[in-house]
Order: sequence, then C-alpha cells, then structure tokens
Amino acid sequence: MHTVVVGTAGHIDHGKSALVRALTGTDPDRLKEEQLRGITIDLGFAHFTVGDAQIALVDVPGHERFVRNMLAGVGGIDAVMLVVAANESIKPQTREHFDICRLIGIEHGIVALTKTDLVDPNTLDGTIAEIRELTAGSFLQDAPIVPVSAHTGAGIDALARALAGLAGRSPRQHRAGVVRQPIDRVFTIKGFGAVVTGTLVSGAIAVGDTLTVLPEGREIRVRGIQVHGAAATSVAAPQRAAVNVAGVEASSLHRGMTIATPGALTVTSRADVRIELLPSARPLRHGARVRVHHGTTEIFARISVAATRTRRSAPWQPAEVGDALVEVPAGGDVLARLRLEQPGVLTRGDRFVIRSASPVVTVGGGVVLDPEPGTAGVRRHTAAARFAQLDVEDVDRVVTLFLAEAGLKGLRPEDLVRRAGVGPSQAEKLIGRFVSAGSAQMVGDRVFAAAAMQELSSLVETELARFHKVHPRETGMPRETLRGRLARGTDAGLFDATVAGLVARGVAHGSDRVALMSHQPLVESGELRLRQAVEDRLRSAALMPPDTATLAPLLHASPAAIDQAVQALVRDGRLVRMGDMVFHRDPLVVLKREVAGLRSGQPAGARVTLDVGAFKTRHGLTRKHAIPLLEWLDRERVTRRVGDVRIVI
Ligand SMILES: Nc1nc2c(ncn2[C@@H]2O[C@H](COP(=O)(O)OP(=O)(O)OP(=O)(O)O)[C@@H](O)[C@H]2O)c(=O)[nH]1
Ligand SMILES: [Mg+2]
Repeated sequence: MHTVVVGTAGHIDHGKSALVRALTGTDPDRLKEEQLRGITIDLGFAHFTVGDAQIALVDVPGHERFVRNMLAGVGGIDAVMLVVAANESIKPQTREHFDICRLIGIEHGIVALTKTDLVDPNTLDGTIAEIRELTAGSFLQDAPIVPVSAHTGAGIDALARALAGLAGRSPRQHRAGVVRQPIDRVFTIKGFGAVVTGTLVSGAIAVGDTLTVLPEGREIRVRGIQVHGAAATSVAAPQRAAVNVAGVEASSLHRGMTIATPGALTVTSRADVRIELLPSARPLRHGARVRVHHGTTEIFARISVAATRTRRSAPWQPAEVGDALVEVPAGGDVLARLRLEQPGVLTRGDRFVIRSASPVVTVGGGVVLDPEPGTAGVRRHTAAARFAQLDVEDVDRVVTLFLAEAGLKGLRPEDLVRRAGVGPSQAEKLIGRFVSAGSAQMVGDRVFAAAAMQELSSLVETELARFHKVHPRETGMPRETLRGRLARGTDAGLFDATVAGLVARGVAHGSDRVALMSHQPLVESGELRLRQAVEDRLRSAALMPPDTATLAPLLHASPAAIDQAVQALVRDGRLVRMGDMVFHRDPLVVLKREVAGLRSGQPAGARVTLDVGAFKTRHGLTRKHAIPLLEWLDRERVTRRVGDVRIVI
C-alpha cells in the first residue's frame, strides 16, 4: 500500500472541508463550534483509499485568524491540495497558504478548482488563468488543476485519482532509523491512558518501542497504535497515527511536543538558519521578535542577522558589529541566528515559517542549518565564512565544519544524527568516509578531525620539551601532569592514543612517566661516578653478578643511590634485569655469541642441544645463575626449550 499525507490549503469558505467530506465520507469539522459556525477552526482528519493508495487528509482552517492551526497541520504533510473556489478565485489566504507550503519545502500537490457548479465556463477559464499565474515557477507549476463540485459530485473521482498519484514517495523529512512524530492532539482513553495523534514524518513506530517526548525528554513506551481507526502493531512514515503511550500523563502532553527516537533531535534555544522573506513582507530588522512555526509548535524568537542579500542571485552582505539598523529587504534572504524563547526540537534541514509578532502575518520561512551553534556571536567576520560552510547541500562540508569545531572533544556518531539531520547508518557511513580519506580518526566511540589530533600531538611534544627543560634531572613527565596540561574537556581516550602514537613513531617513550626520545636526564658527576663503579663491578662479575644490595658498603653509597644507579643503567641498556638479578650487557653479548656458535661446523638441519648440566659446566655456573640465563637465552631466541633440553636455534 502506498501512503501519503495530504493537507488542504486555501481561503476561508472555498470548500476545503466539503471536498474532504466528498472524498472520504468523513466530516473533518468535528468541533461543535465549527458545525455551528460553518467554518473550520482547528485541524480535521480523514482518510480514504483509491486502488493501492491510502491517502490521509489533514483539513486546515482558511480563516486568517487560524493560520496558526493551519501551520500546525501542514508541518507534517508531504503534498498539498490547494483548494480554489471557481467563483471567488485567488484570495488572501489562497496566497498565504500557498506561500507557507512553498516556504516549508512542500514539493508536490494538486489544485482543486471547486464550486464549479456556481460559474459559467468563462469565469472558470478566468480562474484557471489566475491559478496558473499564481503557481508559475513554483512546485505547483505543472500540477493538475482538477475542476470539481462538492455539491454535484462532478470531478470527485478524478480528484481522488489525482491525489492517488501523490502517494508512494519518500517523505521529505524522513531519516532512516529515526522516529519523529510532532503531536497535534492528545486525549485519554479510559483504562489505556494517554493517546497522542500526529503525522509520523520519519521512521517507524512499533508496539513496545521506547521513545522520548521532546522537548522534556521524558521516556515513554508505546502500548498501542491505531492507524485510521484500526489497531496496528506498527506504523511507518508517511502516515497519520494515534499512539497510546505509557510512562506519561495525558495532562503533561500537548500539541507542539514531539515523539522521537531518543537522541535523534536537538533540544535547543539557538539555531543558525537561512530565511527567505516574502516580497509582500515588511523589511526585517536585526533583533526583531518573530513567531517561528515549526512542526506543530509556535515559538517566539529574536533574529540576529549575520548576512543579507537582496535576492537569490545577489552576493551575501555580512552584517558587522555596530550595524544596528541592518535590515533584510522584502523578498531578500538572511543568514541569521534564531534565539528561541522556549526550547525548539530541531535538526539540520528542518523547515519553518516566520510570522511577525504583530500584526500577525506570514513574513517568510527558512531552513535550519545548524541546530547547535556555539555561543560566539554571528555579527563577526568569521561568522560569514562559517555560514557559507553551513549553507550548502553537501553534508560532507557541514561535517567537516562540525568536526573542526568539535576539536579535541570529538564527535560521536549520534552527535551527527542529532545535529546534521542524517540517520544513524548515514552518520556511520559519513564517518567511515572521513576516516578512510585520512581527514578524521576514530578513537573509542568518537571521531576527531585529523588536524585536531595533529595539533594535540604537537602540543604534547611541546609540553614534554618544556618539562624536560624545567626538570632536566627527571627521567620523564608524570603522565597525569601531562594530561593536566591539556585543554579542559580533552577526550581521555584521545590523550592516551596521542601518547601511544608518539611512542609508536619513536618520538617519545615511557608510560607512567613520558619522555621525549631525545631527552637525556641530567646527572651529577658523583652520580655518574657511582654508575661507572656499579657498571665496572657487574661487568667484571661476568655471568655471576653479586646481589646489587651488597654493592652499597663496597662502593660507600646508600642502597637508594645504588638502586637509582642500577635503574638508570637498566634504562640505558647497560644492565639487563633478570628477575631479581642484574647482569652487565657485555658478558651477555659474549654468551649469546658462544651459544649460537655451537651450531657452527654442524651440518644444516642437525639438532644441537644444550642441557642445564652442560651449560653449568661449560660456563662454571651454579644453578642460581644458570637457570635465569638459559631462560633469557630462550627469550632472546637463541635457544628453545623442549622438555629438559634446549635446542640451539
Ligand atoms: N455550490 C457549492 N457550494 C459549495 C461547494 N463546496 C462547498 N460549498 C459550500 O461552501 C461553504 C463553505 O464550505 P467549507 O467546505 O466549509 O469551506 P472551507 O474551505 O472548509 O472553509 P474553512 O474551513 O472555514 O476555511 C459551505 O456552505 C459549503 O456548502 C461546491 O462545490 N458547490
Ligand atoms: Mg473547512
């Protein structure tokens, strides 16, 4: 079954609700007051099926005082049925509704030319010509204009077929793997609890799912789903759905909230946007207070102008600090920051409509470029460059910017989902592309710009060099001291990876204490002399070195000084530690050569073995020294132990 959610649009009394009733048999005007007054006040809903197309209709009020409700209805639709009464032709709300549809990015629709029973053919042609003039150059330019009459029933079948032609497209706000349903109605069913209805604009909901209500962020569980009055186990966008939710009171839910996949949308009081001003609007001033209509909600906001242009093809004019009177000319565009008075639930790519605070008229609309901009002001020269990077179709460029701005904090894939308006799998793919191109690197669950990592690596080197200079006698910089030198918020995993990278590249060494490879700890001459003496003793002891503790009285030094000297010599590779024994390197080199030499003169492939006894005799050793030495030879891959004997490799 192909589905589509279609909204009506058009001037008051032009016959929108009558057409919905003629198409579906349902009266969308469900309120008493609506029936009494014969006008639509709030949204009405109905549905019908033609062939394999299921069409959900959202009927909106035409009255200029209820445009706010109209906006809540069209936020979720993917196609519009613009209704024009043949006898009245284009009227103010025909234009306003049509503008709103354009501004929120609706791309498909049809025109229903209704009340044809009231006009002669000449008037009909005149109205058609005016409709063509209105829609020229817009998404409705080539849309069918279907003449109908709700009273006689003429053309209703053709209208139904034309609507069926709109079904089956991917909804414009769809992101695979992300549920999004702005709430337009809430009610309670005794024994079941809260039910919310709305247009599911993205993703799929199944019974048992855990979702979140935004902007509050409360967790809810889906207890039941109804689609067009019938129980369902799941529902996929685009569709109207009633969702019975557990975990929240109906009284705390209302129109304007959104049900969504946890973490998929930004709850924000700031957004960077591009706005298009209608030619009919008054110029828009920097700092103006406007109504922002988005999803099913209306939020007041102030506009900070970053740049303006007089028309689409004109270059952007950045607004500088001090340009107090910067204005967006009617018909022009603006790059701006919205400062929302209540939290908005946004992601990149979201469309919205702007109405002036008073008089309440539609002045323009726009698209969200970044729902999580930083706190730096927009009226700076650098802001213009940033907007230029945001105001593009190419999401790669936007991710480049987000990565650069994230710096040493990095981004998680879910940050991109929330902020860049992509689905989870697209976010993973994007990151994969950046990583394989070498412009980013994944560390733990975060991705970092390669440039940021390079910068951190240089910073660590600089800090190490500075430390060595101030503490020339220290073997290295304590790891935690080094970590403390980095900018607050630097990802811990990134720090570890950076140090590991420097070690792998041979630039630094150590773990608890980190030092540059080039660093030679400064030693006092007394210390040097002691080291020399320790080394001499151990060298001359050959393969039977004394316990180093016995060196202290012999060399007139404290045990601590001896330990320090031994440690330094081990670090420099002059001494080799084997368990609690310490050997000098020189006799070991000789030993290695001798044992390996046992193979010489033997035919290739012959097995040359060495047992503990023979080894002891040959080198005049006791077991105490022989065993660690043989194990060392194994580790050095000179011998290999097989049972009781060793094979010379
Ligand atoms: N003669 C004739 N009258 C119609 C036709 N369609 C609607 N009407 C009448 O026009 C009036 C307004 O119709 P509605 O369907 O309520 O108009 P609407 O566009 O929904 O109005 P709002 O929702 O208030 O904007 C009603 O009295 C209808 O009976 C039609 O095709 N022919
Ligand atoms: Mg109506």
